[in-house]
Formats: sequence, C-alpha cells, structure tokens
Amino acid sequence: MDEIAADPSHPRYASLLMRYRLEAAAERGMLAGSAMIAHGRGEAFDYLLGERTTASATVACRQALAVLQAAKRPVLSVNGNVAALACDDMLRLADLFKCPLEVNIFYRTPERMEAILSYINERKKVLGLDVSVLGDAPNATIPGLKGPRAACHREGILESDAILVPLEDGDRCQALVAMGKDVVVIDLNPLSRSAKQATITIVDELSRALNTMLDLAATEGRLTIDEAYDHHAILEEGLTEILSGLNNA
Ligand code: PTJ
Repeated sequence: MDEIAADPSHPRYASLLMRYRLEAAAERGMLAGSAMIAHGRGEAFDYLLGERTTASATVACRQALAVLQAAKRPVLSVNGNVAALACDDMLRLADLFKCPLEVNIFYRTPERMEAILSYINERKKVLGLDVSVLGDAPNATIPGLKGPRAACHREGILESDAILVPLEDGDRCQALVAMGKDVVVIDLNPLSRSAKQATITIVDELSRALNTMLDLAATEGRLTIDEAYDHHAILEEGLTEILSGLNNA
C-alpha cells in the first residue's frame, strides 16, 4: 500500500503518505465509516504540534517501551486505522516483544475483521515475521463492555498484563484499565478520554511514536521503568506544546 504519486521531497510527504494509506485501506474494506473523521481530528492536533515528536512524547515512548518490555504477557491491539497506517511497525514491535497482535475493532463486522486480518497476514509474510495474529476466533469478553466491541481472545487481550492500544475508544480504555492492566495509548489528542484514562499516553502521531519505540529498542536495548513517571504531568506537557503551536500560528 506504499505506492503514492507524491514526490518524497514534498514538504508534507509523510502526511500525504498516511492519507494515501487510508484511501488504499478503505478500498480493501478495512476502515470504519468514521475512520477519515478520526484521522482528520488527529491531523489537526499534529499540525499544531508542528508534525514532530516532542520531548514529552519521547519520555512517554521510553516509559511505554520499558513497561511493555517488562510485561509477562504484553499484547498489541490493532484497529482499522492502525492496520492501515502502521501495520508493518506494529508487526515489528510484536516481534520484538514476542507477543501477539490482536485485531480488536470498535465498529465490528465480519467483513471488516476479515479484510484487516488478511492484510496483516499478507504483510507478516512479506516481512517474514513469526508473529501470532489473533482476532479471528474470539473466546472471551472484556468485562464492563457491551456488544461486539467487547469480543476478544483469552490468550491475547483478556489475559494480558500490558496492552498497547493506539487510537483507542474511551470506554474500552477505561474497561482495560479497570481490569488492572498497564494500558499504553497513542493519541494526538491529549484531551481525549482515552488519553486521560490510560496508564501511559504518547501524544504523537502513530507511525512516529512506533518508530521512536523501535529506534530506542534498537539503540538502547532493554529500558528501565521510571518509578516516578507522572502520567498527568506528561499529558499536561503535551497539551502545553499544542497550545504554544496555536499561539505561534
Ligand atoms: O477500526 P475501528 O472500528 O476500531 O475504528 C477506529 C476509529 C479510529 C475510527 C475509532 O476508534 C474512533 O472513532 O476513534 P475516535 O474516538 O475518533 O478517536 C481517535 C483518536 O485518535 C482521536 O483522538 C484522534 O485525535 C487520534 N488520532 C487520529 N489519527 C491519529 C491519532 N492519534 C495518533 N496518530 C494518528 N495517526
């Protein structure tokens, strides 16, 4: 899905590439009807951030990586937008943690599940990675959630102790935190319910955040958990960076 007509030297190439990936994923039937709206909201926040990874986002990435590395049963959750925008990097991270990747979507239909799973399995083959991809046969439910969005795998999300849920819905984030898990959210909107409720929130664009984590793991190996990590202070710093983008516009 990486073929795009725009020139890589275009100043907004990264943003154009992400839009193209969403278009291609929509054609494959992977996306929810509101996927583009969710992406547009993210883009607006990213514009104010200057489309760069801030110092506070890097601190959050370090803590997220340390927590996921230390977890006994980590799992990475993937929805339609995440599969479209950053499938390869999610597979690389799952390979790094030797953990499963589970497709868990908000607007669940059998057709979308099939489209997302088949795309991830295609990319897994191309990358030659031995990652367990779950989501096809849910055998458990997330307590406190109603309807199809609660469906999950016992050996994946249900029994995990730490979970990466990029672009997560607020209710599900709250339910996962209530289960006692370490919940890592990636969300450009520091004011979202998910961003506030998570254990660690990385206020950054999805693919940049994943690349930061992969680079840190490659250069520094195993990271140490910062016991004094202050989720709310880091979130506040993210908001301040965005507000300063607004003031300087
Ligand atoms: O595939 P499904 O059915 O699970 O649906 C996925 C979406 C994303 C459509 C669904 O979860 C949804 O409606 O999400 P929300 O409630 O709109 O929240 C998405 C959040 O992600 C918003 O706060 C956006 O600011 C943020 N966001 C969007 N794109 C990015 C992002 N954050 C980081 N990187 C992005 N590329």
